[in-house]
Amino acid sequence: MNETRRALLEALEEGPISGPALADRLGISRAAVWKQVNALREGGFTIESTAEGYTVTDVPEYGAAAIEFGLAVPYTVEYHDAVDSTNTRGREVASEGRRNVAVVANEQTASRGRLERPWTAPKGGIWCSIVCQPTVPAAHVPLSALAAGVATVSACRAAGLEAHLKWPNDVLVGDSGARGGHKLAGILTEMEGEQDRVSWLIVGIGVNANVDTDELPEDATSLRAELGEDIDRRRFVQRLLESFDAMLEDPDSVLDRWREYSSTLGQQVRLEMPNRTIEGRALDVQFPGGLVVETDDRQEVVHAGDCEHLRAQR
Ligand code: BT5
Repeated sequence: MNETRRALLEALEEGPISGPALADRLGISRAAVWKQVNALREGGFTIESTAEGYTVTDVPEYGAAAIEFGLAVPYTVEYHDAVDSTNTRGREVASEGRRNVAVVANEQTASRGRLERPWTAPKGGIWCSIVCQPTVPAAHVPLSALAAGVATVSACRAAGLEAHLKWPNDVLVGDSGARGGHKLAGILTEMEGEQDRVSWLIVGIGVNANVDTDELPEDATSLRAELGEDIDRRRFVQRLLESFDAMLEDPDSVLDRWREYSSTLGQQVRLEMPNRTIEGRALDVQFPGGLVVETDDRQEVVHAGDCEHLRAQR
């Protein structure tokens, strides 16, 4: 069903197309085409029937079909007005064997950050979990997580906001506040797989988009607050998916782009790991995603932990 809708939207994107041509292309009856076109109309699309065929003249603001229309990568979108957590729903989608699905919600009622921390996800945000299966060994997955951070910053910048990345994947704005900036977005990746093969990867991306800051934790910010107006969430999600997908195809590009967007490199940092804490200077990020830190007596690579930017030493 969703695959047919995706194929229909792709055909409509190319311009006017007649009912019989659509039936042919999609391998369904003309009656089924009619039904699908009407379903899109009911979903908010304006589709005119002209002499040359069906023509889309207006697209709804947000939703599954709206995001799929004009999307340059082959993801299907599952949209919810409200869901507990798009990552939790993503796990169900993955266990049904589906891949290349983006679960998107307007609101989440029980969303999570890393280490089961609560994540606030009011209406108007961009809450999106990408269910995919990159053809890499499990150990390389941190690179895909960094790619999600890069894709998020890149979409924020396209929307007009100079966000930056704090290792590993906090998307921040400005450099004040305890976190080294106000948190605009966060990323939670979950995966299942064998050593040599990922069975599924879920990249959960949460962006405070068209949200007031009084609905968010202290120290957080939103695109609405920073830009003074609402953004086009449909276009944002499309850019996010397109740029994430491009980096899965070209993993060599990820680290350089991460370095370009990072505010962590060169900083004095404190890294909290499950069993210890270190302080030092962040020198670089290295494949598949570790932070190279120079402490008083040595250099080490940290693979997971919470990072705090300390006041720059002069
Ligand atoms: C993260 O965790 O930053 C990952 C957040 C991932 C959320 C997405 S939304 C779509 C998908 N579905 C889910 O259920 N999750 C993902 P972490 O680095 O652990 O940061 C969590 C901390 O950020 C919390 O302890 C709060 O201090 C803070 N926080 C909570 N909600 C926030 C928000 N909306 N904006 C900014 N900071 C927030």
